[in-house]
Amino acid sequence: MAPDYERAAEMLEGARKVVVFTGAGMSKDSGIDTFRGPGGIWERFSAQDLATYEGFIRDPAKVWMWNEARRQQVAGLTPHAGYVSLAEMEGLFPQVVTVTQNIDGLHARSGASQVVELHGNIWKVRCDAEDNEPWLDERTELPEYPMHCDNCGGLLRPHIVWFGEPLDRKDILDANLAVEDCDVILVIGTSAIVYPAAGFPLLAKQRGAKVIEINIEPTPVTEYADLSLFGTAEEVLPALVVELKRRKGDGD
Ligand code: BJW
Repeated sequence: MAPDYERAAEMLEGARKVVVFTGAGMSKDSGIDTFRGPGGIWERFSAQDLATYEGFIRDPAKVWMWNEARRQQVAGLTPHAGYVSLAEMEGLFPQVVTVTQNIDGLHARSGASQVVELHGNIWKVRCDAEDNEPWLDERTELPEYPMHCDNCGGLLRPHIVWFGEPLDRKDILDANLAVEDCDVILVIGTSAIVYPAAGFPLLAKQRGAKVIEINIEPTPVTEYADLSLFGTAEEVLPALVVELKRRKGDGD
């Protein structure tokens, strides 16, 4: 069935606060693989080795090399039309907050103004020995594997939340604040199985928000979503924004 853009636009009409909740499928059309499903990252790489603290301690050089390759990939790509459409939505609603599980930084790069990165950011690093704040390091050619702290000589780690690690408390708080009084949440390109992140769309629903899902296939969110638009983020989001603008009377 073709995505029902009119119904989606109707649900969004008059919304004062919209939350955009995204996962790896959002970046798929820019060329970044998802984690799960055919061709997914976990088919080719070991989550135990690359996405746990134990794996990092076993072989920190391997983890840094993998992340350097991902940095190079992300640096070389362009956010697709769906990203641009999300940024455009900021002009259509009083408040748009993006809550993402993605670490690639593409939302901010495409102009999103308020972004909560629940699983960290590949362009940030922090010292594993000192309990300090992460900092930006946008190098795509790393000086050594593994990376070490200039201050204490300890291991540096990517500022990414691995399995079994707690999410940053401030990010959880910001995500809670975003969803608790939003009118609509757009749930885009996530399998919605990794917790606690996957709990946010349901929390929004319980607080009275309309849930619109955008995905190429059904997920656990589909069961409680008010509307599912099946298609790629790159196709669906621009079409949705065209419909929103048409209803506002400022379509191109
Ligand atoms: C498209 C598309 C297109 C494709 N357009 N759509 C039971 C209950 C609660 C928790 C647990 C539990 N059992 C185990 C846990 C713990 C675990 C967890 O949830 N595991 C599940 C797998 C079961 N959670 C954790 O460990 C979290 N921490 C935690 O719980 O801490 C507790 C704690 C508290 C106090 C002290 C100590 C501990 C942390 C989770 C961190 C997740 N990190 C990762 C890896 C990062 C590594 C790296 O990148 O280097 O983050 S896992 C991976 O999954 C990544 C993602 O952010 C995350 C979510 O995946 P996402 O984004 O949904 O992607 P996919 O691939 O799954 O789905 C893609 C979707 O896109 C699909 O639906 C496609 O159909 C769709 N799609 N193309 C639109 N073009």
